Amino acid sequence: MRHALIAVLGHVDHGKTALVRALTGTDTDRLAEEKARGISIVAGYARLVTPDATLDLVDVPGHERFVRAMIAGASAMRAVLLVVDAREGVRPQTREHAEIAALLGVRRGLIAIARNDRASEEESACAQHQAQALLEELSLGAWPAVRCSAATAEGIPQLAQALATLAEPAPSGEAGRAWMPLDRAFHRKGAGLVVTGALRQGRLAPGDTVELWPGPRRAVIRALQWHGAALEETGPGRRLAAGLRGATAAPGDALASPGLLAESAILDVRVTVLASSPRALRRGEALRLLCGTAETGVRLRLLDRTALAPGEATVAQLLLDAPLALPVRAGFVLRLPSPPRSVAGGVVLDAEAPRRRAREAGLLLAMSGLDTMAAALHALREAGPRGLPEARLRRLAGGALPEGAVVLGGGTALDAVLLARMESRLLAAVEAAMRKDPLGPGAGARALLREALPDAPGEAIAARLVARRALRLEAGHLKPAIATSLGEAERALLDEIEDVFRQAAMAPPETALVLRGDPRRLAALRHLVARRVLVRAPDAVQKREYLFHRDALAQARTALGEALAQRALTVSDCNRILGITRRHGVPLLERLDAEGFTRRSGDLRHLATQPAALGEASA
Ligand SMILES: Nc1nc2c(ncn2[C@@H]2O[C@H](COP(=O)(O)OP(=O)(O)OP(=O)(O)O)[C@@H](O)[C@H]2O)c(=O)[nH]1
Ligand SMILES: [Mg+2]
Repeated sequence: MRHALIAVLGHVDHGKTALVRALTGTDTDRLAEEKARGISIVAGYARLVTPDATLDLVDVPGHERFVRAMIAGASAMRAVLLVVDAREGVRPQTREHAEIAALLGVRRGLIAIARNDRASEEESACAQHQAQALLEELSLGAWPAVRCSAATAEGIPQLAQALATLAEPAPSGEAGRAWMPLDRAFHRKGAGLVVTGALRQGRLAPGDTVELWPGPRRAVIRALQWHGAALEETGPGRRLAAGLRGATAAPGDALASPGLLAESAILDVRVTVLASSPRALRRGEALRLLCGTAETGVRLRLLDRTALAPGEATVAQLLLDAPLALPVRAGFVLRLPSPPRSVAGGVVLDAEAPRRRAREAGLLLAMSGLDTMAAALHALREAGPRGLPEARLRRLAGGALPEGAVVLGGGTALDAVLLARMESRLLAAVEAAMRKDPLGPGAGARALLREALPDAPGEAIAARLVARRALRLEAGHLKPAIATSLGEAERALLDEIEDVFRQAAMAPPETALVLRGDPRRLAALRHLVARRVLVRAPDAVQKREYLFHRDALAQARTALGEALAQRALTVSDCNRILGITRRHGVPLLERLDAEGFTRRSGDLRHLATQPAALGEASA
């Protein structure tokens, strides 16, 4: 079934309420005060069911004192029924209401030339002409006009038919997150808390968990009704009553799917000043913001100019007197505080904006030209290597994660292209550190990440590469990945190289001679070092190192252990015992010192477990 939420707009006393009653049988002026004064004060709701459409009609008050109530009621509208008295023609609130519809982005509608029984043919024609000229001036397009009278029922069936053509098919595709600004909240005996409002976006069903803002406070939807009829599930554009479990609520609050909203006192917006505004809006000017059913004082923070003239549009920030929770792309109206008057409006680009510098106007202009998803991705790119928290990015995108964003382990979202670039940079940095010290333990993760990926969530990026086996993280060191399963050729090479060092025992060859500049041999050597088959033994003075097979070191420990148990030994003593030269003896002993097997004291080596003799100066 096609559906639309249609706002019935127009100047006071032009016959809106009477038309809604003639169309639907519902009297939307229900308050005693409305009946006594003969004018509408709050928005009233009626349903119109035609053979191929269901319609929500929102009958708003036309009196200039109730424009705020008009905005709260009508801002959910998808289309407009603009009611113009056949005799009076376009009057100030006819224009203000049409302007508000234009500011909120509504483009579809109908004109009702109402109370036609009181007017002459010329008067009706003149009223119709004025209404059409107004729509053209506001770029709202050419809407059909129906002459009608609630008193004689002239034109009422035609009006109902024409209204049905404004209904749209239910939006297909993914559910989307719900946003429903509340206009009423009350307790009904046996039903508990009931809230009403128009569902602006997303879908709702009984059983859904929702958030209430300010808050968030959690609640569960117990039941949903549309004009008294229970609903199993519903999409946007319907005026609903929702029974809630587990919360309290007040008019002006918002009901939303979890994760859609966050409270903020700074909004990025695209704002347009009405051509009919009496003056330009100045930078820093205090205004009233109406969005959904909420209202607050704001300051207009123009970024790229000092004043915004009537008819002009730009991007800006709104600094709110009190934080509000709003979804991205929500429409809003700005009013002068006194004399009260609607002067501007637009859409929210970012509902939790940081305080922006003037030069960031470009970013906002770019975002305002893109759809929600693309704008969110744009903002993510602008955030650079720092990225954005996933939840924030989702809110910016209206709930879903934009394609082209990647969420890291810590919950930070990054632009996929930037992430790939940073991963390459990190891999290159690890390789470079390894080249500097091919057989070393790798690069200290902390320092390397700080240097290679400043500002970025480096640990999460490294963890992603480790999980993909593109990197290894061992004892706080990052190393290039190695093949986990070795092929026949690699295994043979490993055996060959290990053999060289085992045979050489305590007089191993220079590493470079074994490597022969062959990257395969380097990989094999790394593998043997990583597995501690070969052990690195540096010579601090000569600034070189040798690799010893672990068996050779074990032999050395045995041979020296026996001698050292008798007395302390010089390097020469040790060399003689082991049958090697100083070239190998120095690094070998330094290694044994490092292992805690021997302890150096001046020129002498002791068994580390044996206390140094008294009076001996330590070097
Ligand atoms: N003759 C005649 N009178 C009408 C017709 N429709 C409404 N009226 C009268 O015009 C007056 C205003 O009608 P409403 O329907 O209350 O006007 P409204 O636009 O809802 O007014 P607000 O809600 O206060 O802005 C009432 O006294 C109605 O009885 C009509 O078709 N013909
Ligand atoms: Mg009325």
